[in-house]
Amino acid sequence: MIKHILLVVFLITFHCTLSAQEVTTKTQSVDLDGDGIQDKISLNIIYAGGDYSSFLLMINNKETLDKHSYNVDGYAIIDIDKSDNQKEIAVHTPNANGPDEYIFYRYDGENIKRIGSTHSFTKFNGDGTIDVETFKSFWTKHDWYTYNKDMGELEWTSKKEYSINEEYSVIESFASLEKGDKINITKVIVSDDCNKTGAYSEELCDVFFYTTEDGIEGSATLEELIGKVDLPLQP
Ligand SMILES: [Ca+2]
Repeated sequence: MIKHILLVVFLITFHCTLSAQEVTTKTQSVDLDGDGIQDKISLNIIYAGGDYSSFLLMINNKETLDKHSYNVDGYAIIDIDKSDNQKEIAVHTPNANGPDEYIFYRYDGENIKRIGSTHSFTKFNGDGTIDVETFKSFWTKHDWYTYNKDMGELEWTSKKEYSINEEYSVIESFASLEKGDKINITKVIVSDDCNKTGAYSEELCDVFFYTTEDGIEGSATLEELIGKVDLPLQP
């Protein structure tokens, strides 16, 4: 009996704690689904499990409970495709350990649907695409998502090859290259994680293509280039 009373007291206390530590961000009225009627939007950021990564997104009388990977600091109304009459909601975390992250939702007048998320620096183009930039060992990977109207989801455009076009100096002879030679790294073909260990481990098997000053073409993996070329490696 005492156990049960203690449990009830604990649950009430727990519930009050939760309520006290919900942070409501600004409430806005925007027509999300293009029916000419304003939709009331609000976001409650919830303290649970030691952080503020959980949240409750409310639109009119509908709500969805979700979780980000880091503390949530708010949301924005965005327009993924200006040619349709729909607007979307992007719930944001600044992610202290890396680039900002967003989770996207669409409201059709009836339901809230999660349509995707981005985990990189994000730019909304307004033409149905979202650009994302990911900082790699020494270069920036540029990708994009496209909103698929039939699926109602943001689709990742899968790529393996990226152009770079940057000049670097050889700091230690390798292959047919001498110290002091200049090479232009023209592109990279990204490999799957090849189970290397150490710094940049997931990228060590990526293959970089280069051209020398004499017009000779060559290629080398990141592992082969590190220590041989003055790559501006990001810490
Ligand atoms: Ca509306």
